[in-house]
Amino acid sequence: MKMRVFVRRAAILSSFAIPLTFAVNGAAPLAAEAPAPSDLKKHETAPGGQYQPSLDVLKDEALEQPGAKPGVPTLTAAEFERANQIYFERCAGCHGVLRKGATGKALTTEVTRERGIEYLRDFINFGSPAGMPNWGTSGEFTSDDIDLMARYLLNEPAQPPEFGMPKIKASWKIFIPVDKRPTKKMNDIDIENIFAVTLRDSGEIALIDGDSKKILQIIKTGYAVHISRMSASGRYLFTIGRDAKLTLIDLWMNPPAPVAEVKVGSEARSVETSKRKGWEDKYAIAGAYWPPQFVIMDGATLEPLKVVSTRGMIYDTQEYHPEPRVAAIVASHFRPEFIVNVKETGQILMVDYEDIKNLKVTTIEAERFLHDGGFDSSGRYFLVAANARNKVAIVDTKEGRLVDVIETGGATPHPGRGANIVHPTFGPVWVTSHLGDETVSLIGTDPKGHPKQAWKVVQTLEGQGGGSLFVKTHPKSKHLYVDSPLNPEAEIASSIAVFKVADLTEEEPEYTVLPIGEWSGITEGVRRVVQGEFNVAGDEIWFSVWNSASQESAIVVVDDKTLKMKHVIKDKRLITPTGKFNVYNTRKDVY
Ligand code: DHE
Repeated sequence: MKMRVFVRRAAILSSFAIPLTFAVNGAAPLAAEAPAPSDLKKHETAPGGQYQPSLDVLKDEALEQPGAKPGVPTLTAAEFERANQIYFERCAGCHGVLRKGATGKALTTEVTRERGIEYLRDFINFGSPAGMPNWGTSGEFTSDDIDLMARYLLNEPAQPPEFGMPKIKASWKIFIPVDKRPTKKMNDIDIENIFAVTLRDSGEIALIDGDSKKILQIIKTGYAVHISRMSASGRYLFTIGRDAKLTLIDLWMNPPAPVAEVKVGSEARSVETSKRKGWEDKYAIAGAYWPPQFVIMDGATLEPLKVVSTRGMIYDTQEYHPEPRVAAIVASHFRPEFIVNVKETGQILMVDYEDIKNLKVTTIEAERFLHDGGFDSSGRYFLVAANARNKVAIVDTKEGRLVDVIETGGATPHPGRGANIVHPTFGPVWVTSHLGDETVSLIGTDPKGHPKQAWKVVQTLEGQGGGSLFVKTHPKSKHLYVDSPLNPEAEIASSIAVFKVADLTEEEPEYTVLPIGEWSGITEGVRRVVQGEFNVAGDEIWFSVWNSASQESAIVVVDDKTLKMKHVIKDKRLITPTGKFNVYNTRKDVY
């Protein structure tokens, strides 16, 4: 084991095949000035490329094929289906479902027909210096695929169906009505210390007892299940799948079981529940990628109450965006509000749930490409990454206003919910790592006690390398944990860097490397180690060892004091474990 070594590495997130849906795609494919063919041929997919979603579920939608147009190559039904699949899996994350542009440029037919088929083929084949991946020369697409996609782009885009209230209502199911549910906890599980574990590729979650480390239950949820969040009381667990299916699980039942479900769209990533005092457990909210909308529901039944579109103007250019996806949602502790982050328009919506009929929404201009974020240690300030802009936006959830938008000092910040440590010099800071390089940025969050440092990057650390997704700590811990599951080097992807908070006064703080993948005892696969999550006591941290669905995966539990392996959870039912959500820490926003 390598202990307390300081490793200095260059940014090394480059093109690599990763399991599942992390498309490390490029942006800006059709620049106004077309690069010379010689430039295109020189291109290799750039390191630190953009991090963009693949629209897993839309690829399976039966879409109506736009009519033929004279002079435009037609596609057979089978070709159209295949092209849709490729487009939604590989291209839509950057160029948008409707091809109107997101982090990538627009691919509407005015643009593509003017460029012509040869140009499109070259672009797809060689990529561009601006960041478009070289799908052909990298071996990802065959020459037939390239030809197909060039012809597809000359045709009008296929529009996936809308998903308004009638469809949402039709999908709503109550398995156990409220009056048939227990009035007190019926099991003897310490529910505060349950971990809800995403089993991504099996479309299930595992409920694991934090004390015994035994799997209590496996519960079927949405397709490619994504995250879980807790109701304020700690009774209800909400799990959202990429297919936008939201499952409500009652942890008081014996055994805990789903009591309701609803689909809030066709593609989704986020869910949250009301947390303001007096409003605990009252409402749930889920945000969709397609259609671009959020849905407010009854917290105990998931009855859909209101659906709100996020289509609208980009915050700065004030141009219309037809598909701004809903990214992270958090619930304010200070006001009866949800904080909804709209990716492509860069607007943060403070949605006041006091009066759903007369819904008041405060729209905050922040930055484009909002993705994930969390609260500072006081729970008052919310920090969210505008990832493709290398920035973090800070919102004061007490006063309902933007505090600032700052550069993080690294490429593509990806905090998860971030980590709050008390820095020996700068006081309370919130931490994010980066997808595009090894930078770990510490941002001051204490405007009263440390006004000079507030909302500034007070220190940057060098972690193991790019490909980091999540950082984690706990108020009782003296450590900061940084993962790097998408790093192309297997050794880095399968290990964790741990900084000692007390050492942050040093000029170049060292970190300890925990070889979690090796500790798991698994010998196959890349063993991507992802997302640390503390137990309720704050004395151990759990990491997923995430292999592909046909390989063995595990969860490794580390003793926070000694940084030694404490336990390995292995079970053939643990298929692609990724996110883990400890009930207490999730409901109280402890991270
Ligand atoms: Fe996530 C959070 C979107 C891929 C694991 N992910 C989030 C959030 C968003 C998001 C918007 C914030 C939700 C919130 O707080 O309300 N994730 C996306 C994508 O668009 C993306 C890039 C690609 C996709 O097509 O889905 C994507 N995410 C992944 C993964 O591949 C991960 C690593 C494994 C998996 O299970 O899918 C993954 N995302 C997570 C996790 C969180 C998350 C574990 C919650 C972290 C936390 O601590 O709160």
